[in-house]
Order: sequence, then C-alpha cells, then structure tokens
Amino acid sequence: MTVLFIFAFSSPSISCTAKHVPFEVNYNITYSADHTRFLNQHEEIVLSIDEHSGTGFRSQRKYGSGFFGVRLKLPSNDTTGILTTFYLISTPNNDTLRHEVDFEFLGNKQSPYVLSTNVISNGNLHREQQISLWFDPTSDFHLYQILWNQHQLVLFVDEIPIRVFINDSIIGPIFPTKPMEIQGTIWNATWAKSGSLPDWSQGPFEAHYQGFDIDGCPATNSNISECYDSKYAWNGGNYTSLNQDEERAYEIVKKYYLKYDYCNAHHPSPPECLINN
Ligand SMILES: *[C@@H]1O[C@H](CO)[C@@H](O)[C@H](O)[C@H]1NC(C)=O
Ligand SMILES: *[C@@H]1O[C@H](CO)[C@@H](O)[C@H](O)[C@H]1NC(C)=O
Ligand SMILES: *[C@@H]1O[C@H](CO)[C@@H](O)[C@H](O)[C@H]1NC(C)=O
Ligand SMILES: *[C@@H]1O[C@H](CO)[C@@H](O)[C@H](O)[C@H]1NC(C)=O
Ligand SMILES: *[C@@H]1O[C@H](CO)[C@@H](O)[C@H](O)[C@H]1NC(C)=O
Ligand SMILES: *[C@@H]1O[C@H](CO)[C@@H](O)[C@H](O)[C@H]1NC(C)=O
Ligand SMILES: CC(=O)N[C@H]1CO[C@H](CO)[C@@H](O)[C@@H]1O
Repeated sequence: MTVLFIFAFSSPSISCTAKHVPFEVNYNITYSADHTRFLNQHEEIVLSIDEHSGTGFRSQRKYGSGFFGVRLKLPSNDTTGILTTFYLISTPNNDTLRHEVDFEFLGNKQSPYVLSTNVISNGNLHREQQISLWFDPTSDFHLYQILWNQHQLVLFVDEIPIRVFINDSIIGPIFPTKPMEIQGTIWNATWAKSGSLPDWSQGPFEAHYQGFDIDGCPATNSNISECYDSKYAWNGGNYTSLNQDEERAYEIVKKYYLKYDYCNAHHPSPPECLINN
C-alpha cells in the first residue's frame, strides 16, 4: 500500500539549524574502530559489519532532555539478521534499572526495512512497536529524531511523528527519567526471534551516519531536574505536544504503517496505551 504524504507544515526543527560538527566533538567509537571510517571531514561516520565484528559509537556525555537526531543511510543488499540502531540508553546496562529509547532497523531480504521502536524504563522492557517505512532507507539519508522532555517522548522520521509516549502522572514510573547517552551501532540479531543468520557473502554491510551536533541538556543523576527548565527550547513552546499537522501525520502513520503494537498484544492494554492513542 502506498499513501502519499503531503506535508505542508513547517515544524520547528532545532536540528535544521544545527551546526556541522566533526564526530570527535561529541562522540567516541565504542569498539572495533577498524570497522569504522570517516568521510566529509569527519562529519560522517561509516559503521560496517562483517563475519568478524560489528561496531558502534556513543556520546561522551549523558543527557536529561533534548531533541536528538541523526541522519542515517542504511546498508543495502540482503541484510537479513543485520541490526542498525540509533538510541538513548542509561547506565548501568541492567534490565531492572535501564532506561532506553530505541530506533532499531531490522534488516531484510530486500528494502524496505522494518523499523522497530522501544521505550524501556525500570524493568518495563516490552514496549515495542514496528512500522514499515514509506521510502527506501538504503538509497539516501533520512532524519531520525528523538524528542525527550518532561511532557513527552516523540520519535520522528523525516519530521513525521511515528511514536508518541506521553508523560502523565498515571504512567509516571514508566516514563524515562534517567540521564541517557546516545548510541549508534551495527550488529547482528542472530539471537532474536527471527534467528536468521546474516549472509556474510553479501557484506560488508555499511551504515552511514551524519549529524553529530547535539541539542541536549548534559545531566547527572543528581541534577537531571535542571534539564526540565524552560530555558531549553525543546522543553517549551511547540515541543510540549504535537501540533495539528503533526497529529494528522501521526494518524496516517498509525493507520497505514504501524505493523505491530505491544498495546494490542496485551489484554488489558497497559495504562499508557490509553493516553498515547
Ligand atoms: C573520547 O574522545 C575524546 C576526543 O577525541 C577523547 O579525548 C576521550 O579520551 C575519548 N574518551 C574515551 C572514553 O575514549
Ligand atoms: C553475532 O551475534 C552473536 C550472538 O550475539 C555474536 O556471538 C557474534 O559475535 C556476532 N557476530 C558479529 C560479526 O557481530
Ligand atoms: C541490577 O540491578 C538490581 C537492582 O539494583 C540488582 O538487584 C541486580 O543485581 C542488578 N543486576 C545485575 C546483572 O547487575
Ligand atoms: C511526569 O509528569 C509528572 C506529573 O505530570 C511530573 O510530576 C513528573 O516530573 C514528570 N516526569 C518528568 C520526567 O518530567
Ligand atoms: C549537571 O552536572 C554535570 C556535571 O557536573 C554538568 O556537566 C552539567 O552541565 C550539569 N547540568 C545542568 C543542567 O546543570
Ligand atoms: C510554533 O509553530 C508555529 C507554526 O508552525 C510557529 O509560527 C511558532 O513560531 C512556533 N512557536 C514556537 C514557540 O516554536
Ligand atoms: C554483494 C552484493 O550484492 N552487493 C551489492 C550491494 O548493493 C550495491 C548497491 O545496491 C551493489 O552495487 C552491490 O553489487
């Protein structure tokens, strides 16, 4: 099914005005640096995976709120079993303590990919949704963003909201509240449900990332509440809820592109599902 989006709105995108900064200013490679390379004066990093290793990067600091984005071009060919990610995560990386917000692109025999998103907090692990993308994410760069303030978490694809997670006193304890760092990785998902092994002869698989400026409030556990201050643009104005154009676009995504929603897989639905839909 193809539904054409006609988006005539100018949503306020902090990232559009973002400065071009080299990778090293805000990020570090986490492991297997020999599986990375830089382009465009280090304003672009290429992560690659082959049968020997994947690789990944992480921000040098943790943040307590922000509008985090990356421009990403996914690996092509048969990417079965390959997982490309962009996400926020707290430490320690412990299932009962971890807070996390994910974009995970699940490789496939051919494009389009399935985009899996998750919001994790305090042991609430299974809040997955999956959407099918309305474009080929391997042929060009697209913008993937996470807005996180005390009002809401919104995941955007090319400025179109694809997932909204509203903070409300009812759901309080499951809204992420810990400082999180930004990570990007390419790895293999052979442990996952599908269990399919990558066809390494199709590789190496390469994911291109751009956009290393960070619109975020650096935080520690003790001062995170200062990140809710309205002096940060992403905490106020148009960022406290979706505007009408965004609401309309979000309805289209939910109607035509949402393939899996944990809200429908549980009876009764978890409490936040009533607020977010
Ligand atoms: C991260 O990169 C910065 C800048 O290149 C460097 O100074 C710092 O030591 C690195 N940190 C780690 C943990 O590797
Ligand atoms: C693929 O995933 C398995 C299971 O997590 C891991 O043992 C293996 O090292 C990974 N291979 C690569 C190339 O990342
Ligand atoms: C995770 O954190 C909980 C709560 O503090 C603790 O009981 C548990 O031992 C931790 N698990 C790991 C693997 O560190
Ligand atoms: C979530 O909302 C509750 C009540 O509306 C508020 O007290 C709390 O501070 C909010 N959480 C965050 C992380 O801002
Ligand atoms: C929180 O503390 C860290 C470490 O001292 C500091 O870098 C950061 O700027 C502080 N954040 C706020 C919002 O004050
Ligand atoms: C909100 O969006 C409208 C139109 O998109 C714009 O005119 C207005 O300046 C924005 N306000 C803020 C506070 O960003
Ligand atoms: C091994 C293989 O099929 N490689 C192909 C991957 O995709 C690129 C771009 O579409 C092709 O040029 C390669 O031949």
